[in-house]
Amino acid sequence: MPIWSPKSVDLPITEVQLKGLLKRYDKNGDGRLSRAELREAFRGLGLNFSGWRAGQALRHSDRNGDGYISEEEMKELIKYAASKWGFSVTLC
Ligand SMILES: [Ca+2]
Ligand SMILES: [Ca+2]
Repeated sequence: MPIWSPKSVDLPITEVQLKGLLKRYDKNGDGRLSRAELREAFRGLGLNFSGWRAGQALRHSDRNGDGYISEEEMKELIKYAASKWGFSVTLC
């Protein structure tokens, strides 16, 4: 069951909600999102080119350059997704 259908992408979602959603894709539970986990997350969100987007988002949001998105960096990721891909995210 999709947790967020493509049709609902236009609906406002809060940063907290989106964060919670992203965390569900942290499959190995290390608290960070790898590129592969990001790709799955974006696919789960109904985004096309999820692999490409994962690479773009990672490059933009990975502040410390370790190749993973930490909880801290998720904020950047969400801002990036909101500005680039037209997510209506309520930042809080
Ligand atoms: Ca992980
Ligand atoms: Ca990082």
